Amino acid sequence: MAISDKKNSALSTKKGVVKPHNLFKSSIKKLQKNKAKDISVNDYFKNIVKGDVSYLSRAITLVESQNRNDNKKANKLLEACLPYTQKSVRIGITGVPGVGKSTFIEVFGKQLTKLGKKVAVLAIDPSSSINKGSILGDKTRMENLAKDKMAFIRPSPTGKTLGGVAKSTRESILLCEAAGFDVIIIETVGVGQSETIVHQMVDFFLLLKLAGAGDALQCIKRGIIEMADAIVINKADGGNLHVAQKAKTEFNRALHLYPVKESKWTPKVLLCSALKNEGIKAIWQLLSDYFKLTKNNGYFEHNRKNQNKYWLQDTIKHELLRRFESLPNIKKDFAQQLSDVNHNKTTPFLAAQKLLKKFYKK
Ligand SMILES: Nc1nc2c(ncn2[C@@H]2O[C@H](COP(=O)(O)OP(=O)(O)OP(=O)(O)O)[C@@H](O)[C@H]2O)c(=O)[nH]1
Ligand SMILES: [Mg+2]
Repeated sequence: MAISDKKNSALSTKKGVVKPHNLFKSSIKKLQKNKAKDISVNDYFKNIVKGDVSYLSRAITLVESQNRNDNKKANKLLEACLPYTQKSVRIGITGVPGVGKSTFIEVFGKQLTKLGKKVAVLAIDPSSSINKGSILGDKTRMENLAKDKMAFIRPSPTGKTLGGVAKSTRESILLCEAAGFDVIIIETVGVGQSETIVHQMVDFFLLLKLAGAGDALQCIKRGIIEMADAIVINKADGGNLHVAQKAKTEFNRALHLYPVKESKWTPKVLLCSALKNEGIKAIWQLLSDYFKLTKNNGYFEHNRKNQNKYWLQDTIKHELLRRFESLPNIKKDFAQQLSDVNHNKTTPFLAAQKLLKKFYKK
């Protein structure tokens, strides 16, 4: 594991900075000498497809950048990398703070690297744009995985809107795939719309839950059960095992209330103890079953195409609205129509129609 960018690296743990793997030491030195702006697209590309994580890390910084020149460079790099992408499986993992996401990803990731798989962990943390924190930053409990040369851990970008984070995470997934990562894990704490966003960029969506502790079924966010391909009840150990088993029955009952998924997959409920490394193998087995089913029945491919369409439309929608709202002849009317809606003088639909009519007359 080698990342030279200390600020963006989950390798700066409480115990100090983890030593990078020897294989990449020389490229780190080179990178430290050359500022990111001096690295050519070709250099990024050549080293990423070789699997050099120091270049991968810098390239992710590039896709996260809001600088126009960086954007141009990032786009060229992404285009070059595209033929090398699509070979991974993408897994979304969500759960409330303290449920054990980091502990789980650490043992789950280690299990996968032992199987010879290269694992990348990326994060979407909407709270980081508010408090400039990072779910994979100082709170990381993934020291062992971070030291593993088969793994790459990237903290959530800070100071960006959720839309911006979604774009850069989608692009980071592609870069990780080009670098040869077999499994890409996207972690989120599930604040605001972040679960929906993660769900739209992964092949499998895993919900981590706790039994008891006020995190019962009724506290679950609406819609999240529908998104989940598996619900894993963590901390099923010690005195908590019994309540965890009860919760499993409760969740299983709840899952039966939902219609059959388009994937034809029946979501499952499993128990695990990330702390004791129990039940983790069964979770990977479950995921493997899912990938086998959906690759055979065509859903895997179909879902990725749908996701591409979603992101294409979503990007256009946001950009069109942003431009529309900033048009000089619309700006004033927009404010007026919004005020009329708020004063109950018109409805949002009528107001939108009026504004659009004005736009098309122009
Ligand atoms: N008993 C028990 N404790 C666990 C288990 N998994 C995690 N913990 C503990 O729960 C606490 C929170 O774990 P984290 O892995 O940091 O949880 P998280 O979901 O990443 O939390 P945030 O990063 O704050 O969102 C830690 O003290 C862990 O040691 C488990 O399986 N059993
Ligand atoms: Mg965590």
